[in-house]
Amino acid sequence: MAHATDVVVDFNETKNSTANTQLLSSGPNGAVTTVNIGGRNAVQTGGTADNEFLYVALPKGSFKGAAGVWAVVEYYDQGGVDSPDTFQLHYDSAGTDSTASEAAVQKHNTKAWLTHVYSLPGVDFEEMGPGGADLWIDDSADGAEVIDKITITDQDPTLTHFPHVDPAHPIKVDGVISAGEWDGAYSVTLNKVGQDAYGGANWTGPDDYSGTYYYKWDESSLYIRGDVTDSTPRYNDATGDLAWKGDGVQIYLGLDWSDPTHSAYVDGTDFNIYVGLGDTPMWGLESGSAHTVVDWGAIPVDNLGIHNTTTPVGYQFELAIPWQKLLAAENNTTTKITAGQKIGWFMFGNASKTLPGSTQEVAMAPFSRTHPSSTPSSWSTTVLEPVPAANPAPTAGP
Ligand SMILES: [Ca+2]
Ligand SMILES: [Ca+2]
Ligand SMILES: [Ca+2]
Repeated sequence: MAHATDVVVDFNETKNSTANTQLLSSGPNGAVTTVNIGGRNAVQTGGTADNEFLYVALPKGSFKGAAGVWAVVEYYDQGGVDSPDTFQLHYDSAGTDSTASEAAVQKHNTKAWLTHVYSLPGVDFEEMGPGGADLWIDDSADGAEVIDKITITDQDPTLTHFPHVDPAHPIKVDGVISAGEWDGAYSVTLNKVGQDAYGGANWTGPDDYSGTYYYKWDESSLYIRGDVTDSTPRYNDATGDLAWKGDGVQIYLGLDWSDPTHSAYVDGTDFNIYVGLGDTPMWGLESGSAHTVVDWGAIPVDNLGIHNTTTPVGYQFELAIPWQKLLAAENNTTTKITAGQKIGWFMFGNASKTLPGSTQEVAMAPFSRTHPSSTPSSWSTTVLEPVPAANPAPTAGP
């Protein structure tokens, strides 16, 4: 893998900033102040229309020709109590003021330092933004932003690795976790308000909903295990074409990741899989540039094993999504799934406490990246790892 190129603007430890990066406090409506908050030195925008920007200039020509560029913004989550408080990122794209393809970040006043990752399609840092900026934060004139660090990189900061199924311990999709079956799987736990696309508007804590999800793959399928805590388990009475409206998961997959910055679904390879885990589990698919939605109906037993749990209250499942089922839905006969390739991946853990008429009241995601349903560039670059090396054969005893 090519070595990452990073450019850092660090307001906390300014000595860590990359040479020739610069805060442009003389840019239009961009007179930031310095503050120390939450244990860090930072800069703060004005929060009003006459002073809402933080401008940064980078080494000229940074990232020219890069296949993908991302920005990681570290911000203090303060504000948004009485009315929405948001910010957005802009950048120079060959003299055009481009807005990051993801939505404005909404704050939730958790008084914690958080990070948000933006994909920056079409970056051309030639200092042609306002005041000579390459990159600038817009506090939306709805409350100030406090920023302590911005990292720009040509490697996806949310790079993820899915291990191959171990041939010595194949996955049997039966809802029973057998020895070795899930060892070494990629896993992610969803249990924090900052992970909820609804900002915790309906979420009361990890006992209400939380989950750890495990991933492995092989040449036939993507395998997902969920260990889910849910005080109202398996509330989902939606049909497959609406199965995201209730307890379950949504899995986003981009099976051609040659351009990780593409911001609209590509025909044939971009998918949003709805998995409803109600009493009768249902699934459906949204795919292609037209976002065509199909109802796949009840999930076959070969593809799902699920049972309710009591300690904690919730449910546990194993799910297999066959690659060919996705590709066939798009009449795609050419895309291959092979070890070592990169795909795009994102997910939501969905939760409902309403039944009948289940709905999506909580939607937690592994990474702070917004609008995955419309914007593949917000999905995470994910490597399908090769088959694990076999354990050495035991040597014969004396
Ligand atoms: Ca703001
Ligand atoms: Ca199993
Ligand atoms: Ca529920």
